[in-house]
Amino acid sequence: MGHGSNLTAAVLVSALAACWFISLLWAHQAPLVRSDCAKRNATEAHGRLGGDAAETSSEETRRPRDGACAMAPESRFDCARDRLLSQRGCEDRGCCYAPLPHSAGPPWCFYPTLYPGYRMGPLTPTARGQEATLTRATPSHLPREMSTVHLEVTGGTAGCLHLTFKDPSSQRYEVKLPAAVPQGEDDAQDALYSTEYQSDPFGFIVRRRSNGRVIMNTTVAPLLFADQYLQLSTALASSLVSGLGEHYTSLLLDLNWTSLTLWNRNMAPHADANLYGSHPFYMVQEEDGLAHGVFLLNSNAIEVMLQPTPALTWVAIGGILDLYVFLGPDPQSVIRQYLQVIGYPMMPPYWSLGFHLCRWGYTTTLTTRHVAQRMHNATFPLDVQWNDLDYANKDRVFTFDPWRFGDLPEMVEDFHERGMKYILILDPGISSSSPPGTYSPFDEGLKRDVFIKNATGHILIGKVWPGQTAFPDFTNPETRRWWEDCIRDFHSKVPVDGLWIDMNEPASFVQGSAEGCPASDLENPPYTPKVVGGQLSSGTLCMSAQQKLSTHYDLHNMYGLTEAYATHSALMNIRGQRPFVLSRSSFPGIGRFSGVWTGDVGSDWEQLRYSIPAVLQFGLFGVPLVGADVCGFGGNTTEELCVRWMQLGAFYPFMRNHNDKPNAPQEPYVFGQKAQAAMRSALNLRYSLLPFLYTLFHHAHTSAATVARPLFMEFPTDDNCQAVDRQFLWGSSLLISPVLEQGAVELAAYLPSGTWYSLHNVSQTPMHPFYSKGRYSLLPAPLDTINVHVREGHIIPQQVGPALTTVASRRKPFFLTVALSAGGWAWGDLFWDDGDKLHTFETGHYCYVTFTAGQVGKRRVTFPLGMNWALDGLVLGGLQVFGVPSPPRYVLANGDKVKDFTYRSDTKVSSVGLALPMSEVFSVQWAL
Ligand code: MIG
Repeated sequence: MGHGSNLTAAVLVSALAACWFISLLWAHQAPLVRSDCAKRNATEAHGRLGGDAAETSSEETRRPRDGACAMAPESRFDCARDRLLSQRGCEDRGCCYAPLPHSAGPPWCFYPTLYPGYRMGPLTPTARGQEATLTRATPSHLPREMSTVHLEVTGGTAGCLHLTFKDPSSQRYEVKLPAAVPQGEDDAQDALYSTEYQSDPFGFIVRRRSNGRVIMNTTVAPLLFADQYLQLSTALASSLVSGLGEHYTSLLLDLNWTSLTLWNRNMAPHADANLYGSHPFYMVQEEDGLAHGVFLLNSNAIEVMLQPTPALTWVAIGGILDLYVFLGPDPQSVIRQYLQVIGYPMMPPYWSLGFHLCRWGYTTTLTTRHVAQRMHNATFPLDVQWNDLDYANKDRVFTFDPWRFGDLPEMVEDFHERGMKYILILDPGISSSSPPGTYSPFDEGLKRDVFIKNATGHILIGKVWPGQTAFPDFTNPETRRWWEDCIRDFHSKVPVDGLWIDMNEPASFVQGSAEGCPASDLENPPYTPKVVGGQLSSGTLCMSAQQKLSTHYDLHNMYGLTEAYATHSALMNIRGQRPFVLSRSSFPGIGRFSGVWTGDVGSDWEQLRYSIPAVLQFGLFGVPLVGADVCGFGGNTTEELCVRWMQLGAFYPFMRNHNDKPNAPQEPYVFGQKAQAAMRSALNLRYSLLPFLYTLFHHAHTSAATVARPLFMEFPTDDNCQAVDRQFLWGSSLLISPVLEQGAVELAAYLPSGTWYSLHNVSQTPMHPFYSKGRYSLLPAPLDTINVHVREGHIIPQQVGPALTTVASRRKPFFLTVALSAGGWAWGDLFWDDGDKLHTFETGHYCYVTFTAGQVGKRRVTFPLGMNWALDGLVLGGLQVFGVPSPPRYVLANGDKVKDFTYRSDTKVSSVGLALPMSEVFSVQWAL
């Protein structure tokens, strides 16, 4: 049977009164039908709140009505965000002024209820949904305010509502994401939401239909829409809010009068700072296990204010308000609905799930070769060796230093021969000061007009590692072609397997440009969100810089996304294989093209701990391929920290040990034997689990499932899971509980209800399964141990045996860990393909296997025959079954008696040694 065919299910029957079996099935998944959030007509009833409010004269407008200021302090919405106002100034805005003992916390100057604002005209049907015109009679304090705003409402799908607020008279910048996932129609279902409008002042309410819960209520504060100030506040359905990256936060955001700025910035992770990426998306857990999400598609600088009401205020300083509401109703559905808008993540090459080693300061090929050799000698798996800027000739990208890296091409070939891959760094800044004729990326770029211009139309010159640099404008198609040509040319000499795109916020060492920036409202907007450095152009380009699609002011947050897109397609065209790109800067949709790392994390315990929520949040943002620099980038690591980080890092979806130039080395082999053994065991555990991890990526790619998953997504009705971010899951079945504290040799881990079997990677005392009612348990965690538990009812496909690369690990015997449920059943699956080819799922060049285990009664055995080219030559070497109540009397594999099986009555684990071809349906059964 060829790889394009379908298989029916295998059912196993046996004559034994009570036996257990595992059968292997394989079948091709049908491509999912997805629906466009923007396509479906809104069909739900649109109500109206309050009807038309009384006419108000301008003077009345300025004075809050009686009682309109009497709200509780936590329900106040700031009326003076832009500046500190005196009572007089506040009242001039028609706002309430009521000082409190502290200046932090609730605002003193705040909007009265029914603060005059836009008034909504009639809601009329359109081809796609409904529309209305909002007009305001009384101007607010904002300069260049829109007196008219056009509202369009489209119900995308049953679970997704889409509202856009635009200025009807002018052409404002709107983000257009590259065409997302293939679209289908979804009109059969009923909408999960209903909407209501307050017409004067304008506001809207979104409810969850099933229970009437208010998901959004924007009547709590006025809508503001000026050229450089767009504001929308909403009450929140609960205080359990996640998202709004990229920041150094826990999984649940702090709602105690905090603000988060979304403005991509080269900045080592620390609290209260805007970091490398911007993701204007949040998810709210609704306390009864339901969830919803909200996405503001806007690439301008955004500040989000959170307050304990609970409520949230968006302020964007440009663009339009393009708002999506995802109704779930469960957390995983929220993410799928979000990713239907921004795109499902790419399928990474198999090798990229192996271990990566990097540092700044591998100054020669000799050193780099030596590092890889020492890893090999010490039997540490290593799939990918990296080089940082060291390779480049005078720090110029697309060149390599002829003295220190003269044999770079040969080194890469040598790595390839050993089954390894090679990646190097690529900064976007193109040196502009090399003598003409000596550096073709710049000369060619100049000719082809690919660089970002300044306000007067000359090439904007900033400063990065090579000195003066120009910045490619990746919104220009010609730039993408030029970029591909540069990569192709370089690749013909140095056959890199992937590219690491750094400094793409973009970062510059001078503010704005070498010549500064012209004074303008773009450089100094009426309101600047709280950004590191105080000004938008701090550490980056002038806001007035010109790109093909718009000003840098509008496009800044998308620089990394556009570079990732260009780099991804270049690699795809040049190598003809699955691209690997790792980006520092990010924006919604980047997961389709690239993985992300969390930047310059420090080598300390707190950064270790916060790397978990960082990784989990990127999962929510559609970037499953993510990790922090293992052992920390900034500062010297310690042996203990590095061991713990290698253990946790073994469960980052992307695992790379990377270090800053001045620091003490932190490659696994530099540490003592005990530490090395612990790191080796963590790496071997990861490698053994790669078939499982790869399968999770397949589900991310095809159905937007998360890979590294917060507990609340899997156990949404368990309140104890709401805030857990010191532990996480791989998919739905593997619970990772790392040590995050110095000196700790045990940890309190939360085990949700059910039976959890320890997947212990140490051969010491056997770990008994936990029969948890949902409780914290103290788990032993000596230095050589990371706690990993398999959830009952799941089968984990593994490949075992020492392997130093994925080329080797992919040939090892498969091994199934079967964690039986209390009822004696379990399920698992495996996605397998060549690991490197493009679009294997889309073209059917893969194999999908499901494993089931269960108790069978008296029936006959029938097998569908199956061969599977992708699994040819691979064997199932054995399985371990957790939760076998008593020793099996005998075990049969495909009907033949198996000699090689053991049973431990203390742990109730049965192990079976096998040698069955993976490419055929098999069954294993045993009698108790
Ligand atoms: O200004 O290329 O985050 O991983 O080693 C520093 C040198 C530039 C920042 C990256 C880091 C990388 C470093 N880069």
